[in-house]
Amino acid sequence: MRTKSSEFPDSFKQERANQGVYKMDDQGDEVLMVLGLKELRNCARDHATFSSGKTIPGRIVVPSEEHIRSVRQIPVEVDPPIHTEFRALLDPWFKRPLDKEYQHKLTLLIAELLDDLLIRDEFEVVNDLALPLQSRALTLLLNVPIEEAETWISWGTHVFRSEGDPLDSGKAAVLDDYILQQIEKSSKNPGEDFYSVLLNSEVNNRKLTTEEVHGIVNLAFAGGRDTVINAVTNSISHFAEHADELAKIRTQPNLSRMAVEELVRYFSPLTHLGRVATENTQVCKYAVKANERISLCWASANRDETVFEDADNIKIDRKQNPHVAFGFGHHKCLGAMHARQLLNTLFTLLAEKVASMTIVDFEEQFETLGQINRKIGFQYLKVKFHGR
Ligand code: EMZ
Repeated sequence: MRTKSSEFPDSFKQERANQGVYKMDDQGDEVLMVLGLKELRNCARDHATFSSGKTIPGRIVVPSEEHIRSVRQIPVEVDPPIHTEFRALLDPWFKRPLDKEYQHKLTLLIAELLDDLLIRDEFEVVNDLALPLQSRALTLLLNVPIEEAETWISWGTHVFRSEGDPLDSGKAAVLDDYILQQIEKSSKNPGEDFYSVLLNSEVNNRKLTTEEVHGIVNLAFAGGRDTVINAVTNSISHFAEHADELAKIRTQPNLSRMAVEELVRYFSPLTHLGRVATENTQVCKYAVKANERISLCWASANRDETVFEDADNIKIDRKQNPHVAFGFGHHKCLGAMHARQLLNTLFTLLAEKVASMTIVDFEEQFETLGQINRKIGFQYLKVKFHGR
C-alpha cells in the first residue's frame, strides 16, 4: 500500500541515535554528516575548525559542485571576517520582504496564480504552481521586471540538476552566462535592480569585483530554487491531507506563521551543507583529518527527539521550535525572510480561497546520501482544488 503523500520519514533516526554521525561517499570523497542538533550547532559556530571558505568553490555543497561551478557563492562560501562585511552589505536588501509594498506585490502575484488554478479541473503542483511561484517571487527579491521569470521558469526546478543528472554542467553554464549578461547590462545602464546595487557597493572600502557580484547572484538563484519549490509542493501535499489545518488557519490567522516554521522543520528543504576541516580534529569521537569534509545535517537535527517532542509529527502550533531548516549561526539563510513571507502568504491565501484539495496522483522524489534515500519532494503531484 502507498504511504500518504505528505509523510516524510526521518531517514537518519538510527544513525543519529547510534553514532550521531553518518559517513557518506560523495564522488569518491568522504563526508561525515553531523546528525544531532547540539553537535551540529557546535560545529556551525566553530568556523576556525570547520570552514566554509578554505576550500575550492562548490566543495562545501554535497554533492560537491566543484566540477560544474567555478564561481565562489557569497556569502555562504566565505568565513569571517570578510563574511561579516558581506552580510552587513546584503542584510538590508534581504530584509525588504518586511516592507508593506513588497508584501502587497507578493500577495497579488500568489493570488493570481491560485485563481488560475482554482478554475482548472486538476493541475500539477511542481510545474503549475511551485516553479512559477518561486520564479515570479524572485523577481521581487532581485527587483527586476516580472517578465524575467519566464526565462527562469524555462530552466526547470533546479539550476544545476536535470532529470537523471544531479550535476549538469550545461545547465550551470546557462545560469552563469545569463548572470554575466545581466551584470553587463546593469553596469552599462544602472537601475534599481540587485545587480546595479551590488555593482555600486563596497566591502572593506573597495568596490565589489565582477566575480564577487557573480558569486552573490549565483547563490541568489541556486540557494532558493529547489528548496522553495519543494517547500511549496510539500506544503500543498500536507494541506491536501489535512484540510482541518487550513480551516484552523482561516479562523486563527496567526497560526499561519507558526505553520510555516513547523512545515519547514518537518520537510527541511535543504538536507545539509558541508564544511571543510582546517586541522585534524574530531566530531562525536570520530576523527576528521585536515581538508576532509563534514556536513551539518539540518534535516536530521530537525527530527532530533532529544529536542523536539513528537518530532516525526507536524504540529502546526508547536510552541518550542528551535529548528535549523534555514541553517544556524552566522551563515543563517539570507533568503529566509523572503521564503517565510512567501510561504506565509501562500498559506493565508490557500485558507482564504481553498476549502479542500484532492490528490489525484503523485510520484515522490528522493535524494541519495550513501546508502540512505531521503524523500525531499515530488517528481509530480497532481491535485484538484475545491474552492470556497
Ligand atoms: C547551494 C545550496 C544552498 C547550491 C544555501 O545554499 O543549495 C543547492 O541547491 C545549490 O545547488 O549551489 O546554493
